[in-house]
Amino acid sequence: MAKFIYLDGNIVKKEDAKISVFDHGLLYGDGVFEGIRAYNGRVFKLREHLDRLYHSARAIMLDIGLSKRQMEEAVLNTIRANKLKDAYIRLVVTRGVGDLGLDPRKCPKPTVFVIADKIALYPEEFYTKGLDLFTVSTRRNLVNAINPCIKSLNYLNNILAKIEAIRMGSPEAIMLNKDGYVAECTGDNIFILKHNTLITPPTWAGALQGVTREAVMDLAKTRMKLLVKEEIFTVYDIYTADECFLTGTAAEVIPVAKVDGRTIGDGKPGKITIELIREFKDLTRSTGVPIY
Ligand code: PXG
Repeated sequence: MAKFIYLDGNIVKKEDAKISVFDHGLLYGDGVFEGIRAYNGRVFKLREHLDRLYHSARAIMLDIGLSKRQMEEAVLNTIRANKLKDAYIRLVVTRGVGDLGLDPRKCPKPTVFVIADKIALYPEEFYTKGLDLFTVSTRRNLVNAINPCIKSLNYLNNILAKIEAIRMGSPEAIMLNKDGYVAECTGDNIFILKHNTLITPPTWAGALQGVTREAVMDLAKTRMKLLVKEEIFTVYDIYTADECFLTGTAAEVIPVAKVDGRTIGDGKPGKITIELIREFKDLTRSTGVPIY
C-alpha cells in the first residue's frame, strides 16, 4: 500500500492526503492524469508521459503551474518516499477548488497529486491463453466532443464500455468510434497483424496516443523490421487478422485469442505478438529515468 502521497508541493501521509469536495476534478471530471510504471528502480518513459500530460492540460486550457522538471521531481520523490523500485504511479492534475458552477476561471489553483503504489499485475493466463474480447455498444467519444487524445478525468465513456465487458465476462472491451471503425479499448490500444503488417487505428479515429503503443510501433519497425501502419479498420479486419493484441501501461502487450466469438488466427498468442512481448519486456528492463 502507498504510504506517502505528493499533494500540492508536499509529501504527506496517505491519511492526510485530502481533497476538497469543491474540487472541479471531482465535481466535473475537470482535469487530466497519467498512469506510469517503474521497473526495477527506473521510471519507464517518464518524459513521454509528462509530454502527454502537458499536452492534455494545454488542450483543456489548464495551467499546471509546475515545470516538467518540477513535475518529474515530484514523481521521483513520491516513489522514493514509498521506497519502491517497481511501482504503478498515478499523476493527477485537476482544475482545483472552485464554486458550484462550471466556470474554470473560478478555480485559481490546480490540484496536483501523485500516488505511487505496488502494481497489481494481470493474471498470467491472460498472456499465455490470450483474451476473449467483445465489441461493445458504447461508442468511443467523438474527437470533436471529448477528444480521446486528451487523457482527462472524464472516464465515464470508458467505464460504460467496461461495464458491458464485465457483464459479458471479459476484462476489456473493443470500442468503435461513431462511424463504426475500431478505436481502442477502455484502457488499452489495439493492434492487428495482417500479412506481416502491424496496423493500429490512428489517433484521429478515437484512440489515445498510448505510450506503450508508440514504444511497440517503434520496436516493430526497428527491431523486427515489420511494416507499421496507422489506419482505420473494422471488426471484420480483426476477425480475419493473423494476430491481435492490446497495449497499455498496466497490460504491457497482451494477446487477444477471440473477438465476438471468432477465433483470431489459430486461437493461440501469435508468433509476432510473443516476440513483441519479449522485446517490450527487454525495453522496460533496460531503459527509464533512475529513481535513486
Ligand atoms: N487507451 C486508453 C483509453 C487508456 O486509458 C491506453 C489506451 C494505453 O495508453 P498507455 O500510455 O498506458 O500505453 C490507456 C491508458 C488501468 C488503467 O488501471 C489504464 C489506463 C488508464 C487508467 C487506468 O488499467 N490506460
